[in-house]
Amino acid sequence: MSDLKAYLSERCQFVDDALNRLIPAAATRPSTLHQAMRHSVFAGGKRLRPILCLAAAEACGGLADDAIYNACAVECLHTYSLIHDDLPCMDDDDMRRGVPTCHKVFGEAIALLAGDALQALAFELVSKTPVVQRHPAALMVLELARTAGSLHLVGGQVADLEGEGKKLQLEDLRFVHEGKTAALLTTSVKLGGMSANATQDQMQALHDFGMATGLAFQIIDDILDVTQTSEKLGKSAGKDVASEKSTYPALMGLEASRAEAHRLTEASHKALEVFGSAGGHLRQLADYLLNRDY
Ligand code: GRG
Repeated sequence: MSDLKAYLSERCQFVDDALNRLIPAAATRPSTLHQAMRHSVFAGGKRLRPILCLAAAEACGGLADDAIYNACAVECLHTYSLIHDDLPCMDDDDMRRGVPTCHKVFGEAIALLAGDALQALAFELVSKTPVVQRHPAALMVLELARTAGSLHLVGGQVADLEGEGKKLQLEDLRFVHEGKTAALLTTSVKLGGMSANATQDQMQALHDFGMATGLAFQIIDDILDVTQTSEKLGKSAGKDVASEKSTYPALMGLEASRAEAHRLTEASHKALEVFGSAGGHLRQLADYLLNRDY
């Protein structure tokens, strides 16, 4: 575990340094917009998606320096979705990553635009990944675009909003979780693999790993929402019950939800067999996500 802690902290710093270089400086005109983008990006997220991206590149024999653009891209896209999700017209949240949300500090219009600009920046960053033979830049952009769009991230958010106050079937809840959460985790590892010129078999393994880990991650997130405090989470706890959302704990209870997250993590380990010892960090990350307490 101490090995993993050191790995996470070193990777986090690597990602933060790159984000700092790749996002326009706060003083860049219009300064309010760049301050708002930086406020949310550097508020202290766990950097799970970029770290997964780098670990996937490593599993495929690639270099972190080649994967870093895609790693920063998924973090920018993720941060955009958090900024928009917190807006008054969506979840209406005051705190995120332990600090006031973007719209609380900069107002709704700037927060909306900071999210838009981070989304555009994500695509720009993907296009900067050094060329590899099996995965042209257009296919990397397509990977991110599909995940960001109406069939996954935005579609999952709509299904989530429309599900408030209703008891969803497990299958419908799975659709929400796959769209809102698992799709971007999967794309994070796939973009890592693509930057490392992964083979078709490796891409399939990363896909299976991402979907299983992503769903387990969201189930744990639902559990933490009812078992942890807002201070520990850095965002408002208990929101799912308050907004009458269907969640795994609400539909099947805490114990069965934990068992399902364990089952999915085992499936994610199985998907990694093709990588041998090179998949070690991905395996440790899946365990870390299962056992996290915030
Ligand atoms: C396009 C508006 C819009 C929304 C898309 C992703 C999403 C839908 C909304 C974000 C809010 C949310 C609760 C998403 C579920 C995924 C999730 C658990 C996000 C939190 O991820 P962490 O824990 O956050 O990795 P940090 O702050 O550590 O990066």
